[in-house]
Amino acid sequence: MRLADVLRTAGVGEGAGHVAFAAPDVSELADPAQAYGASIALRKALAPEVLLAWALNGEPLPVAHGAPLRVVVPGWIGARSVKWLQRITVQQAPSANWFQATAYHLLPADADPDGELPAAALSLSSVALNSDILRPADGAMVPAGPTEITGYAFAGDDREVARIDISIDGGGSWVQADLVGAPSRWAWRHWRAVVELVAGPVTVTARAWDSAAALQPELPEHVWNPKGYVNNSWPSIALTVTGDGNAPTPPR
Ligand SMILES: Nc1nc2c(c(=O)[nH]1)N[C@H]1C(S)=C(S)[C@@H](COP(=O)(O)O)O[C@H]1N2
Ligand SMILES: [Mo]
Repeated sequence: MRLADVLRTAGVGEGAGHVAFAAPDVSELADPAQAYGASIALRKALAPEVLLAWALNGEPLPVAHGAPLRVVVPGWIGARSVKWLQRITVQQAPSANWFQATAYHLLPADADPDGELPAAALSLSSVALNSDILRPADGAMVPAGPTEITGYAFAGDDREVARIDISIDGGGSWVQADLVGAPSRWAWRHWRAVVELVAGPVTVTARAWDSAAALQPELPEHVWNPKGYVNNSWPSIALTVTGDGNAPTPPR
């Protein structure tokens, strides 16, 4: 069911800003050790996609995935989809739970990951645009000729994957991949492209654009941060392309 229906039935008041979720599982990784918890902005909590779930594909929700009841917050990082839900609190401020207040923050590059949380730390919520190449595998040997490249992309929050570019010359030129199937909100978007490969080493690079015309950052150096969050830089694979297109095809 929708979390929004529960909140409206309970009579969510003006002035509330956040909805906090409490769970029973205690983590020794937290400082101090404490039960898991998180919160989301009330605006998101009232959105129709945010669910309280007790089933998955028509089957009872497995305990490992949060039975008897969990939150599902599509488009946001998994950490906010609290499992084994015990309590929902509508409140002014974000949850003070360690997993909300301290963990899951993107720090400036020069910050100490074990020190006091700097003011410039960003609390992770919406997922950033990302993509990856699924096939061929990185390091594969493929025969020269037309070669299918497949992958997926994900645009966080309520954005959509709008375009995928593929380069086989290190970003000097790009062709557009086909987006496969119908778009489905909150889901991965699969894509495919056929590129003509000639013998030799080839690097295949992909990059995704979203419906706000935002592009993935090019290099991991551009997004480096001490906790290693949100590395959504362009994926690439190195291929060894063998023979010419008329030669017998070696097994893949
Ligand atoms: N109670 C509780 N909920 C939790 C967690 C947890 O440790 N305890 N981990 C969170 C994180 S970080 C993720 S990525 C997702 C994973 O959900 P899944 O196990 O269904 O894939 O659950 C979230 N909800
Ligand atoms: Mo996670």
